[in-house]
Amino acid sequence: MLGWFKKKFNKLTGKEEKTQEEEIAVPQEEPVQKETAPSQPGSTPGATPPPEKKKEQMEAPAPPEAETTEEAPKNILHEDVGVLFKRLTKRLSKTRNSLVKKVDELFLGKKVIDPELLDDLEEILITADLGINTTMELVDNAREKLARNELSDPLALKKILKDKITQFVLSSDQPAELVMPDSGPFVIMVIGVNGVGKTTTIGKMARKFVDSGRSVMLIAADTFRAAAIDQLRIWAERVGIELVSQKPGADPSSVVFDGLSGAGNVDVVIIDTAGRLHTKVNLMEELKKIKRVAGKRMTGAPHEIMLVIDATTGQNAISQARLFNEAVGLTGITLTKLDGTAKGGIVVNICREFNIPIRFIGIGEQVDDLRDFDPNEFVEALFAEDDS
Ligand SMILES: Nc1nc2c(ncn2[C@@H]2O[C@H](COP(=O)(O)OP(=O)(O)O)[C@@H](O)[C@H]2O)c(=O)[nH]1
Ligand SMILES: [Mg+2]
Repeated sequence: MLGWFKKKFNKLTGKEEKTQEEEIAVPQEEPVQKETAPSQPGSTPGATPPPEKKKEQMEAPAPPEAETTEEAPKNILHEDVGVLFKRLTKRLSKTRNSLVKKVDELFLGKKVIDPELLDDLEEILITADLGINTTMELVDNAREKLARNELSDPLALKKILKDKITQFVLSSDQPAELVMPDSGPFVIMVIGVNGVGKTTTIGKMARKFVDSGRSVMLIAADTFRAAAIDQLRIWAERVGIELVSQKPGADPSSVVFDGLSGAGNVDVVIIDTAGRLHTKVNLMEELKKIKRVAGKRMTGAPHEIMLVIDATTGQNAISQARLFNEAVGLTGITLTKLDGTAKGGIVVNICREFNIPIRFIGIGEQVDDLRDFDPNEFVEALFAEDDS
């Protein structure tokens, strides 16, 4: 869990846990609200976020020895890895049905590979949103092998397909070039267009950090709508962490500045931002400013600029990633809603198009439905024979 964050964990090894009381409220000229909520999930009104269903798993504390080992503490110790994998395969079933099962159907009863079969394969890959470039590379690779007589039967072709997909997915999985802070918190700025799942992902991420024994502060820099601040507050209350917010309409950068000013004793700060697409240019300018201001307040911050992308948006995800990357420079990507799409091939496409590591995948609305992205596990789940 939280593999990309490991370095920071290691750095913190041996460090005493800070209590909530030690996190002294910042004196503010501005009306900043800083809240520390009790960690009682389910006590909040409204439908968002949804209730936690696997509370007993999420709430279990990390074993004490995990704190002093080289490894990051893992809350998945409480869950059977097999169970987790099964759940992943289940949640990816729409994509598997539109990709791997269709490939299987195509190959059914075929003994030889002919050009027509490759054309049909091409169509399946494009439909699953692997993208034109990725598809062409995959199919061209198969055509070459066929021409060199290196491809005997459809089963061999399926293996090539899987290997190539694995290769693409692994290609962006290099260790992140994160500049770890020597002191102070690790600051994550979460960006992305409206409705992709930023706030939800922040809540889930915060839960992961808290379960790993880290103190977390949220900063509500999506000041555009009151509801956005409220939604983040609900998550903060559920996870039992601090939230720094100001009034709706406040300058997002000043909220970030104030938040970071009081974050010295926190391990992780997560900044929620707005994602109004209709004012795209302004949005990018606003994000640039937040980034700048964060860096001014805290050297090196934000240490992670994470783009959240809704996997159901298909190819549009690529242009979103490009736009945001050009504007602020991404260090990580989280792909949400993979449970709700047959076009999960977008993961492969993103990995191929960008050299930006995928940190997490969202496979549902529950708090524990945010999974560390493991390229091999992902491909295995995609190609799994059985999802029962
Ligand atoms: N099915 C599913 N829904 C998700 C996932 N992640 C987020 N959502 C839902 O997407 C909707 C928008 O999420 P929100 O966090 O408000 O998006 P934001 O506007 O980017 O902050 C909410 O209803 C979430 O519950 C996911 O991985 N799977
Ligand atoms: Mg939001």
